[in-house]
Amino acid sequence: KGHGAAVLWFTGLSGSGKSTIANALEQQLLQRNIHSYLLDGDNVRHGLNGDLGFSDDDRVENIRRVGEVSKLFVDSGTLVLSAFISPFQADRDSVRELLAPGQFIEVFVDTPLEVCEGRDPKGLYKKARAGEIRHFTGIDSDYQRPQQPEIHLHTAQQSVQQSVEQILAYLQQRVL
Ligand code: GGZ
Repeated sequence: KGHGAAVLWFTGLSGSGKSTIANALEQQLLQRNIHSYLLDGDNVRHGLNGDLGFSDDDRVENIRRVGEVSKLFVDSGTLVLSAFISPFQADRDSVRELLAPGQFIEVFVDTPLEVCEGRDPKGLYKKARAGEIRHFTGIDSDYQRPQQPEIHLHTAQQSVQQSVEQILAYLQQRVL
């Protein structure tokens, strides 16, 4: 067991539920007096990574920077929740390499494209299908599924709370 400092790295398609699950988890952790910090597009893509778009190169750089920031937070003793599509296995593996064994916990938010597209909370899939947004993950940009995620969530078959409990069980056994 570690001392609570680790990265829970959420990966999955747009609309898969990464941020929703990470936010719900953050609340549950707080109730247990466990301090965590959530990194996601909302607080990173506007500031630190405001210069980056969605080309393959920019996504690689996005994940590289988020990985480095995650490592800094882990060094400070924080449990980090990072929620980015992070579509490329090599980039996720590079972040894993930055950290000590056991400190990188890959959480695959495995939601079928059809389900994400059905949810389409921001209407982005509709725009991508219409050709108004290019390089959209799952439509005309690649998503490489994790081959050996530490935690595998099937959000089409389980509730947000069930996903949160699955993660908490893992953390209680291996991290906290
Ligand atoms: C994918 C895009 C795109 C394109 C804008 N492709 O569902 P959202 O809206 O709120 O989350 C998505 C977010 C993805 O940013 P990430 O930093 O997680 O991506 S990556 O890890 O690949 O660098 C989506 C929105 O940005 N968005 N254009 N073309 N998602």
